[in-house]
Amino acid sequence: MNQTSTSEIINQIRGTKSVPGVCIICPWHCPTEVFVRDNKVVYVRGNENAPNATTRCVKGVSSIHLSRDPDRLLHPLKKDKNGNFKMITWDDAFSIIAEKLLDIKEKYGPEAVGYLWHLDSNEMFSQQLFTQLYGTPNWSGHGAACDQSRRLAGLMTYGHPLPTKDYENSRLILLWGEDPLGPNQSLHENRELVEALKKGAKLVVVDPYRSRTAEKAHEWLPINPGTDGALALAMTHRIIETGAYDADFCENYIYGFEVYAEHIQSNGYTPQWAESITGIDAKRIIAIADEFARTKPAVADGLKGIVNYTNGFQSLRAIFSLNAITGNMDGPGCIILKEAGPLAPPLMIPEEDVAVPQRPIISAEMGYPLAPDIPSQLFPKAVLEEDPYPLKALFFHIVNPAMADPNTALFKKMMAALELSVTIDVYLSETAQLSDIVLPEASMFERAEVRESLWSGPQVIMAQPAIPCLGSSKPLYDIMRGLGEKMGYGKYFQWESWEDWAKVATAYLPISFEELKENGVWHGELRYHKYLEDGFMTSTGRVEVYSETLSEFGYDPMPAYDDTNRVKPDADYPFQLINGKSQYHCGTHTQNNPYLMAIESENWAELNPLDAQKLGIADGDTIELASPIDKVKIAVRLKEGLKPGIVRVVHGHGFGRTMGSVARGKGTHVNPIFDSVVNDISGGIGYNECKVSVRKA
Ligand SMILES: Nc1nc2c(c(=O)[nH]1)N[C@H]1C(S)=C(S)[C@@H](COP(=O)(O)OP(=O)(O)OC[C@H]3O[C@@H](n4cnc5c(=O)[nH]c(N)nc54)[C@H](O)[C@@H]3O)O[C@H]1N2
Ligand SMILES: Nc1nc2c(c(=O)[nH]1)N[C@H]1C(S)=C(S)[C@@H](COP(=O)(O)OP(=O)(O)OC[C@H]3O[C@@H](n4cnc5c(=O)[nH]c(N)nc54)[C@H](O)[C@@H]3O)O[C@H]1N2
Ligand code: SF4
Ligand SMILES: [Mo]
Repeated sequence: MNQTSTSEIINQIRGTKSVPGVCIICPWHCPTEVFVRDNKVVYVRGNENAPNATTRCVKGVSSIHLSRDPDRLLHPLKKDKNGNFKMITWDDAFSIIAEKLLDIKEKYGPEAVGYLWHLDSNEMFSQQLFTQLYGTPNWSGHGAACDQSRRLAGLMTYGHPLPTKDYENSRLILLWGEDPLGPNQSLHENRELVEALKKGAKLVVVDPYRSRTAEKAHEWLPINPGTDGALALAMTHRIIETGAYDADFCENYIYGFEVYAEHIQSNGYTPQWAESITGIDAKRIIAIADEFARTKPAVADGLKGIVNYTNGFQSLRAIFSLNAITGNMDGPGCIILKEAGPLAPPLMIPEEDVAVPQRPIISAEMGYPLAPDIPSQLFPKAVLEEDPYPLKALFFHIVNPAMADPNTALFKKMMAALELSVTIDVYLSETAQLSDIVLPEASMFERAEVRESLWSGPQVIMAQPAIPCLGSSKPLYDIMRGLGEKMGYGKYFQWESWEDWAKVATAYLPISFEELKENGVWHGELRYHKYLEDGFMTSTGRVEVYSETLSEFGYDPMPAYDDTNRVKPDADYPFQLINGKSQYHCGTHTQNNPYLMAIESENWAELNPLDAQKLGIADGDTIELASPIDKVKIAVRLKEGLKPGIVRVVHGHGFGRTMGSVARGKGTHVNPIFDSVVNDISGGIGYNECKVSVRKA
């Protein structure tokens, strides 16, 4: 049976038509096929033409509820003087916002407006409107809450912000603080990981918690929280000391190898040194270092379990450097420096019309010149103290920092002080509830999207509207057009239908528009060892274990062990609070989904049974977690595979959701107890640096 025929058979059986789509429930953005009957979404699965093939995860398949959720936001809303939302027309909404934006620009300059977003490729329209036309430099993704330290480590080490992994061809996979066989399931990567395991690859997981991935691993290294940098450096010490590194790669493709080797030796980063810091036996560190150096190809990578610490940036630099010194770079079975598809901006704005920002991006003036995204934790300082300059208006699109960011009290205070706050969402989210104006966006089933994916090779997805927009909701491109027109930029937003701008965006792809529309996805060749021709995109053209850029900005140019994590448990707050993700939810936007809530209706905290016994706590009890800034009550689960002295929470549930009848009142909003600690270099949020006391509630 060929690929198209399975679709056709499903269509015939179910009387549906299938429309290529994309799933944005989690950041993996799987290309999908959306099956529609009578303008209703009846089924979603992975796109047959993509590497994830027809698979989908539980969140993806349940996502059809979004297309028919009676709690969806359907009309623009504006808060009145008494703080109650009233429906307004789109025309009024655009006029009010545009007028305020022009007023702010005149009084304070365009940089007084910030725009925060996550996940949506249509953000190209807001980028062009806000940065190129209106002229603010403060348009940013929400990366600081997510993978910011990894992105900067990728840039500073490999010259690439988003290294991926070629699991399938790997023989040794070393994962630090990431859980792909648990919550973080990318459909294509998971398939490849499972294939690698079937072919006999060895999987080693470093995590203070026996995660689902750790359960499936050949080896689990239960490490002390925040100490992964010490483990990576000690492995490096062993590999250099025994001469097991790839001398040819180090000599020809690494910048600063000699000085790095000297730095590792002179700082005494030995396995014995790391043993007391990491809690991992020196013999085990030696064994894993030897195995990593000898097994080819191998891959080492880390995610939230590393970047959630303020030393995470340098820890990841040390992990990334391990791949390089063993020659495991951009080849089959290695870290891959992904190539992007040749997408163009959808709006054609002549160079002479492009605004020149008057001031640098706010993060640069706040002392984070290398931060890939603005650390959203810095916004309150700018709004409340006008430091380094006033910030008067904030836009939020597909983000919910009232839930997702630490220190909820500070966030609320900031919202109250803004002259204008606008949230564009599909629900009346907790951030929307704190905003002046709320704009309803059409969901991923109702709009077009042209985007790059996270597959290791170049891949462009063209998602298309499968059903009409619910209520009067609009896709972001139409929202930006409406706003742009009122701000006097109407001439750049000329299209009859989404196909017109999509043709502009995809003009450089090597297939025709019609073919792309039919398939919903295009992928190019996954090229290996691109550095042989192109070098690395760093300032020296090599992998930089010694970074001249970091040095120039006054940071440590080489990965060093940084034991200055700000928050450590003490007598008053004896537990370290760390985070994991929910298998059945993503962030804060799946909690109104009845299918997912039927599986997992609330979040929880986990505790080692030995700790629980001492505190008189039993499985299923409600406990109180108190940090220096706030306290919350949450259900507890006992878990033997969690190092004593640690509490691990799953974030996502439990705040307002006035329009979310399924979500309302379920679970615990945990972020009030996390304070705003950020990495000094990347500006990434250190969610795992929190100390708490625990008692039975
Ligand atoms: N189902 C589901 N999937 C998701 C998401 C979701 O919410 N739900 N979120 C998506 C997003 S936004 C992201 S960024 C990714 C995140 O993907 P992952 O990073 O894979 O997600 P986590 O489950 O947070 O895994 C982090 C792991 O780090 C461990 N950890 C904590 N402290 C340390 C430490 O000091 N050292 C080490 N080595 N490990 C530590 C935790 O115990 C946890 O198991 O997942 C994405 N996929
Ligand atoms: N304590 C703790 N906090 C964390 C984490 C953690 O592990 N622990 N994880 C962090 C991580 S990795 C991340 S990435 C962030 C995520 O945090 P955010 O980037 O803020 O994402 P979400 O919290 O999922 O909120 C997404 C919002 O988008 C809305 N939405 C969904 N689909 C659409 C759409 O199509 N259009 C529009 N306009 N809106 C839509 C949802 O209703 C929701 O309000 O959270 C971070 N916060
Ligand atoms: S892995 Fe993420 S993007 Fe893919 S189907 Fe599941 S929720 Fe959607
Ligand atoms: Mo994330």
